[in-house]
Amino acid sequence: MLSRGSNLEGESGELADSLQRRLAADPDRPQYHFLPKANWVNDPNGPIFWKGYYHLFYQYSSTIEPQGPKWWGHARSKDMVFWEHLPMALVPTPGGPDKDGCWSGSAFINGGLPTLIYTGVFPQVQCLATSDDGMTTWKKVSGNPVVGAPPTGLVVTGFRDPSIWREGDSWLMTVGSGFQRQGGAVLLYGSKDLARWDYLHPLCSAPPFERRDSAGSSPYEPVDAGDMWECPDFFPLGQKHVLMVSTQGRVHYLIGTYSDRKLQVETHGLIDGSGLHYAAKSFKDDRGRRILWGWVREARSAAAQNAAGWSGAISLPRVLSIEPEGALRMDPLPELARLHGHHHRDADLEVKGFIPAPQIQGSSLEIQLAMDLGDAKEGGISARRSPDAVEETTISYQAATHQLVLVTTRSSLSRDAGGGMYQGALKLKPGEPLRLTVFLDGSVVEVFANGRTCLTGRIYPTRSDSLGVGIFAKEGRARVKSLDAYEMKAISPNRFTA
Ligand code: DQQ
Repeated sequence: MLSRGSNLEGESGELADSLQRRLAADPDRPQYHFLPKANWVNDPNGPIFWKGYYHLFYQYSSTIEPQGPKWWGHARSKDMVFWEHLPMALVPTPGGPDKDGCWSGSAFINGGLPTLIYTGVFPQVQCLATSDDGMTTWKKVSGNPVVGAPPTGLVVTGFRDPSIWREGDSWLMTVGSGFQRQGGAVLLYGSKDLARWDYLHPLCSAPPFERRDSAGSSPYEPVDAGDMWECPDFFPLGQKHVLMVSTQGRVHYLIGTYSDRKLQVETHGLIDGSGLHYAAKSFKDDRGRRILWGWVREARSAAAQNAAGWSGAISLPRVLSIEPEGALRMDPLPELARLHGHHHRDADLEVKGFIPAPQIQGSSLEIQLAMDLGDAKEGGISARRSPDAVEETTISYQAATHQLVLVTTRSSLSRDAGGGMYQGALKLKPGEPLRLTVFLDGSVVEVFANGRTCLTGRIYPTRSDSLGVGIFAKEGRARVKSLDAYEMKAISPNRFTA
């Protein structure tokens, strides 16, 4: 059943012609990030590889404001770059434990049978669904909810977003939770048959992360107090184990040793410094790589999202590994190079002040910069710049503070667009050049710096000529070792031509 104000004419996803025309003409709408055909997307759910296809599910709502109950959208791909939409996987069942929404969760294969585990609301309970037709349609199991309440005696801040794996002859499941004014927690359950679950203990719990204000987060969404850990994701990586949790508008990673079914945390950091990349979810692909997806949130008013007819995007896939020093490494999926079109290269340039790169223009680009900072205090890229620079987005490294900085405060003249100065710690080693990979895709900016620091931004330039690119160095001279820019192809079929 569709909510009032829905933009879809049916679960098959037919869109009204007028909406298709609006989406086709929208310069803010990404062209190579995965999106539903229209309307609202938030968390990526249940990424999995099965029988030759990568499947991606996602939190979907057919309305934007007020947010309707959540469904699970579904798409598949041969390469994690080009996608094919499939029918909605999960829709709330009237009168059922998920009557008010099918919230985040995971996908797994149980003895050959594709299975989803997710949170039904309200109250928050854990449910299962299976597919016996090759992941085309999904049936909820009759025993739902399989976990109907938090552990007896625990007063928790939430109880949602199950994640599951096999250990010996048991299934183990984490559920995101926490304790008021104490901090988040990930609750660990065990089961032999998926039907009966026993609560074991917290896999990991912690005092609240250092309190952050909401400056780096979307100005249009509240940031919680950090006492609820959403979307836990737990997996082995190299010789260590990694737990990701989403809280206070950010995704934190905790790396440590897993023993006695508990995580002893040894180091931690942020998946993305901006607060606009949230609810990250990963999976192990068919080549053994650990791939991470996230929800790219909006930084514009609800009215602007409503007027656009769509909200949110799924991030580009990131390949995770562990650096020799123990921090998490994140690189864009190499297959994204399939989107490369026209290529322009510059090399060996001295930079003092601002240098335009007139051959590089556009809103759908991948830009790779390798730069020696020299004695410059700051150096980086200016993008989506209007000829008179009234609109401009900058990505730079500040040598004194060891910060990667993404500034979107001047990206748009529109009052509906929220901007920010987003920062991520990045300490360059002696002699190490700054290596930036910047993906520009309509209103989405994703920045990877030296594999160690990522920043995601949203920009909504108003001027059709805000397409310029340049390089800058402040208070000193820097050297561009190489500057490569690629025009990026659009991914169909969720693109519309006007
Ligand atoms: N979004 C889901 C919840 C999750 C939150 C609901 C994180 O399951 O905790 O759409 O963004």
